[in-house]
Amino acid sequence: MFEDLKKSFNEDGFVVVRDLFDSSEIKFYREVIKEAIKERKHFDERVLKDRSDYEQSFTQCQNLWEDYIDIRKLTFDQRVCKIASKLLDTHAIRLWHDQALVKESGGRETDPHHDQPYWPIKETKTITAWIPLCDIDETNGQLGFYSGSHKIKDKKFINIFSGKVDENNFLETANVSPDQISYQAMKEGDVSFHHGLTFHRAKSNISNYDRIVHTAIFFADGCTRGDDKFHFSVDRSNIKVGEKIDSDVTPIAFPITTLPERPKNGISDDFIGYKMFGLLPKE
Ligand SMILES: O=C(O)CCC(=O)C(=O)O
Repeated sequence: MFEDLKKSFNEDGFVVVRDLFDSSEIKFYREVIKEAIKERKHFDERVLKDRSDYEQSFTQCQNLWEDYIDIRKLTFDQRVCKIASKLLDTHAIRLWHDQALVKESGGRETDPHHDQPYWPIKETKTITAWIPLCDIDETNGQLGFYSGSHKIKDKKFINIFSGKVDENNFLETANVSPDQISYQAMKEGDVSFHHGLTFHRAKSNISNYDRIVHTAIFFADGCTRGDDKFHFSVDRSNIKVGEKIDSDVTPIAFPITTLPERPKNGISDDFIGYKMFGLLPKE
């Protein structure tokens, strides 16, 4: 099984694994995530149209595993983590962070981008597991990947934080063609995995329901900090450029026999805005 998956992943930069969870598990995790988001987003009273372009693509809550033991079970689910580790062709992986990405009914598309430039990780052994907690089709925020785009050299950073991405500019900058995109219909229980260098995007949600997705980002154990761009996953534990990324904020995710403990380092009150808006844990 792993050899076929690895072949597709190496070729395309993504793979969808079917029926990894059964529907009772998905139903359980959907409710847990919904409750967690409600709690985290308690102070954020903005309606969709008052949010930034970036935030109109999805509501984002990171490091949920720290606050909620049931979400920790999902983030560190060994079926998912084992596949991620095999796809990266490494003996052990660490969690970079997890996050719920809820594209609300009416939410706009997720602009095209690749993930690696957002992270100060030198090596490119990174992967995201995208775990939908509802069926996904072309009406509710379907994810699409530019097949093979992880192999393109010298990719430029496409910053989706700073507003809508111009389509023509993206195609030129990314050096991809529109017909390279492969949108994935997914059922509850399916999980997609994409490489940190693969360009991807998601359609808007024109359905009447929120698209609830949990994701977990992993990297090969042994990766080092590549630059001094700020990131909670390394700065909370004071990891310097060149050092191995190894702390309780980014614990081993596979192989493990027990769930990791909550990190000892909290998030300082300098980041009160992030905490208030529910992006990060409060403690
Ligand atoms: O869920 C989405 O809309 C986008 C997901 C994404 O960009 C990611 O998981 O890297």
